[in-house]
Amino acid sequence: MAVERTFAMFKPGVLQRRIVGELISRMEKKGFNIVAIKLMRIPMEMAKIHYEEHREKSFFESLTNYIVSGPVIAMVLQRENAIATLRKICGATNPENAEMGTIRGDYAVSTERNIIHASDSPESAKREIGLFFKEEEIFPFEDGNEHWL
Ligand code: FUP
Repeated sequence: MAVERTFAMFKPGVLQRRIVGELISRMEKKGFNIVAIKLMRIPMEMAKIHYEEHREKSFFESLTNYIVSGPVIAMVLQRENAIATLRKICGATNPENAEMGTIRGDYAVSTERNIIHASDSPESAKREIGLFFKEEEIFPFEDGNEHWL
């Protein structure tokens, strides 16, 4: 299976809940390598581009208002089959439907505040990584541990 990069983002409020370490730990234990990471506040224009597929939806305004309301942690994560694997770790969009053991199943209560964003396709991953990171902010990962995973 091919090594892929995906985009992940801890949404506003995750910092305040003090669960950043736990969430990153889940990803690292599942073999994801962090190749880029930053704490940032998303400008409204960028939020609208990020969620442009939802522009016509009734929840678009509250979604974009929420996502700019506090700092987020944006990441590029790398491993084999990264996009589908991260989606599996995150669980269903609506935390009520997310399996226990997934991030949303274990930590989230409502769809609007579902903790984490993860790219849903190779096209989205490429677009979202390009939106949030410059090429020079992404670092190659040298993995001495690869043999043991
Ligand atoms: P996901 O790919 O799992 O993040 O889900 P979507 O792209 O369908 O939705 C993006 C975000 O919009 C969700 F994370 C939360 C928000 N949303 C709502 O607020 N209400 C809805 O009915 C659906 C999604």
